[in-house]
Amino acid sequence: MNKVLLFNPKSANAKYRIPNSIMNIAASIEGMYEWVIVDGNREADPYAAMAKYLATGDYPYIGFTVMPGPQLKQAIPLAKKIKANFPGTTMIWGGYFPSNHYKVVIESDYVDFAINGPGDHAFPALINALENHTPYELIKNLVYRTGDTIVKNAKEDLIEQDTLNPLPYDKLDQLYYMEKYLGKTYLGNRTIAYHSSIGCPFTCSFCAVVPIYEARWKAKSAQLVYNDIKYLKDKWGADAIEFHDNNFFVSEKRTNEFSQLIKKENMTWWGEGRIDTIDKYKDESIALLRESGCKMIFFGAETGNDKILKQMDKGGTQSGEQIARFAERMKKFDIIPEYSFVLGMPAPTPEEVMEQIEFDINFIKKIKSINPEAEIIIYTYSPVPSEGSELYKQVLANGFEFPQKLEDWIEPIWEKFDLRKNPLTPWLTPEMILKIRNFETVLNGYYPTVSDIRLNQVKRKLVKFVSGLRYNTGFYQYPYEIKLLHRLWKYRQPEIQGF
Ligand code: B12
Ligand code: SF4
Repeated sequence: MNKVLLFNPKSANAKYRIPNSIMNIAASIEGMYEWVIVDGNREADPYAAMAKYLATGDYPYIGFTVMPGPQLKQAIPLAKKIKANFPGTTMIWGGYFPSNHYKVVIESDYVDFAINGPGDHAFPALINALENHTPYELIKNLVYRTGDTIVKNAKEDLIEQDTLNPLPYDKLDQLYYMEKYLGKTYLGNRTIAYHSSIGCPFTCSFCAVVPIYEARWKAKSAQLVYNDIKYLKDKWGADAIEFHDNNFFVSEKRTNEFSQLIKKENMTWWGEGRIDTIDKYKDESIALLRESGCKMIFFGAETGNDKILKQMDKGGTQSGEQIARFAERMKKFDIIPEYSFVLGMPAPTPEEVMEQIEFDINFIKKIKSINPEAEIIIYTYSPVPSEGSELYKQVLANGFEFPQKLEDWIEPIWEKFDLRKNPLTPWLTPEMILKIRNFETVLNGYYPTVSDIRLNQVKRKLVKFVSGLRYNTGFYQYPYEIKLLHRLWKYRQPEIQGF
């Protein structure tokens, strides 16, 4: 029977994580088709690894998981090369990039199908259809081309997550040794990457999750999550967990159940949530979170400016006042709030854009004065194609355009866009970008992230000392001395390298 080759392009230089996206796809065909994973993170020459399988003639189907940025950078040339050298191969892309940019992906002449959103049902359905020469035109979440037309099929309802096949950890272990996926992090010596829910119930207009999940969220039960984690702990000695869910904490009930279960395992954990959601949690629930090992939570604070929170369609009840008050509340429970900010939103005049940036720089300093332990992540607003949203309309009206050809995405300027450092939005002048980046450098100097475990106390003190005058006087220009120290010590930026 025909087999399936699955590829996880390189996404990190070190501290590899369990490749959950491609593992979910492997699980979706487990017991139906034989499969192998090639992990670009773990191969010196991933093309050679794939070519070895393809040359056998047993693997007519190849699935790539692709997120923007470095994964895309490896995915494009390798997909092209595979199509050129093995033209009979059917190439299927899934993940955040092809879901949000399906048109440019399908218009390339080397990707045959894209899956828009979850592939757990769509992928096996497509392989079955191709194997049996039956129609694939009705498969939900599928995008394909007929002649010059790109067809985007209807979205599937979100799948009950407890009904999915378990992830094939043992098989991954045979291919690449699981131990190597359980890295040393700020949380522990063997850290699991786990995804316990999909989607998000909110519709923030800057967020890539929204066009795919359309305000829907489905979670695995606390018991199932616990069982998986216990398995990874017992079999491979895992001692910490990073939850990669977009919004782990949607249900206080599920969080409490999970906290109760994991408490006895003496593990440390981290997840992503919303300030206004957790601010509604009872004190007992937050205390239980900490007791169960939750050490730090990532929150999309975005901005302290209520007008912009509205423009971002942040939803819920989040406000600048609440963001500040909540930083204080977390202190009481000894949980580090990791606040992410999105600077550089459009405004009618350049002066207003600059004012907004300056407002948030001061707001971030206010948060730090309330809770110096709070971690700060600064992104620059990079548009996502959320068709129909007011913000996206504004972005297009301002003259912003995505690349028209798939290859253009690997141009260095678009790579920077993906990393949300220099987003190419017409309203942001180089001066504004520099202001944001310089402030970020000084902030990271004065308050180095706790997640950089190689930065010892001496280095921390030194860089804090060097940055002190700048931080306290607001003179952020030309922070070359801090940059030099960061480069020398390979300072870690969690927003790029993982949290
Ligand atoms: C883990 C992670 C990383 C890891 C790498 C993971 C890895 N594979 O090694 C690290 C930390 C390195 C990383 C980095 C970046 N990431 Co990242 N990352 C994630 C995260 C948190 C989880 C991904 C995951 O495992 N999901 C679990 C699986 C089960 O879900 P899934 O990927 O959606 O897969 C389903 C479908 O998409 C589909 N599918 C996926 N792959 C395939 C393949 C095939 C063949 C098929 C058919 C279907 C299919 O089916 C799956 C099952 O239903 C997501 C957010 C999220 N919660 O998903 C962001 C996310 C994907 N990252 C994102 C970004 C932008 C980045 C960066 C490029 C930039 C940044 N500053 O964050 C950096 C790049 C730096 C780098 N070095 O690569 C964005 C993408 C936004 C966008 N515009 O599309 C996301 C969505 C975060 C966000 N909310 O903004 N990331
Ligand atoms: S709450 Fe977070 S994950 Fe959900 S839509 Fe907003 S930014 Fe995206």
